[in-house]
Amino acid sequence: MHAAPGATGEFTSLLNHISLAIRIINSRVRSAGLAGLLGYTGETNVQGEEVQKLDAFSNEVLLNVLQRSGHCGVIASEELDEAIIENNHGRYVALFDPLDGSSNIDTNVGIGTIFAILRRSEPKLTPPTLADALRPGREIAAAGYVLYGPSTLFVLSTGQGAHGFTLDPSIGEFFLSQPDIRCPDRGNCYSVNEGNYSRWTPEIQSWARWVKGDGPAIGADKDGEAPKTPYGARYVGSLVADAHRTLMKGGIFAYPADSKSKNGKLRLLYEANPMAFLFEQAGGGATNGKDRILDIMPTELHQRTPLVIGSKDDVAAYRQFMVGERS
Ligand code: P6P
Repeated sequence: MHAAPGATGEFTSLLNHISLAIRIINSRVRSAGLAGLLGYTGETNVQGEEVQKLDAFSNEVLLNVLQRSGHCGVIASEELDEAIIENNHGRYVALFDPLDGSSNIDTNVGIGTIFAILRRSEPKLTPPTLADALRPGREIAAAGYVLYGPSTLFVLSTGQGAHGFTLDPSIGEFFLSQPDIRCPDRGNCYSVNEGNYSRWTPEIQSWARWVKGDGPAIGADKDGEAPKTPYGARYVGSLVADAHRTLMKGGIFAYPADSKSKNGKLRLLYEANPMAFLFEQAGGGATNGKDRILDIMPTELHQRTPLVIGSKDDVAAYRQFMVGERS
């Protein structure tokens, strides 16, 4: 805040409120197995998914903390059918998936919180509307995810690079542990649910064979470098866990469209856009297969998109298959 002359401190205050919500969620996630919070509430959310108790709790925490902050004119969550349009002149829009990967809770697999913050234009002159949220990801002011893994790691960008903060549970505070995260230009891992192979387009199937080193010989890469030996396969099935490994180690994560999920499974506003923003801030790439994720113009709050994120060379190679430059 001190680096931004004329700053009001509202942005910093909003991020501090998010940090508070995350620490409350973290404490409950860590004790969920003991506190009887595992298992289903029995309700289903707008995605048609069973809502687990931790989902509901995490959503409530983020909602309450953000509403009390007074900084948000619009608040939208994967767990809410409709966006909350506040009767205020809040400068910001908060979009979040409160607990992504929740189907993995019962098996103790890493889960996460994902969010994006947008600035409203003319907040003092105009009332908040849904249109404030339906903005392309390139307008994001801040984005982050929290991985509740062996440690609780908060990866955040406010447009000045991507930085990792690790929670010290003994004092309940985050400390900068990974400044200036850089996604390697190329990796050696691919991360995709190959159980969907039969539903993919021929182009995606060709890419999948190439990345595994089988299928027709492709020859050297356009820049003369032959594809590396087959990539290793890593797939957790929890976006934050798969994305974080890819961000740190390089390689590629893909959730393509298929014959069952015609627009892919992941949500544009509060999953794909924050991840795309963070990967680009770390020197990586993010596409839906053809277009830059951050340039997609949203039309609906919960719209889905194919998502391919990772090392810029690996994402570029994937795109070459999609646009017919490779086969
Ligand atoms: P699939 C978890 O349910 C999630 O929303 C993401 O966290 C994850 O990347 C994806 O779905 C996994 O989906 O179809 O491979 O199980």
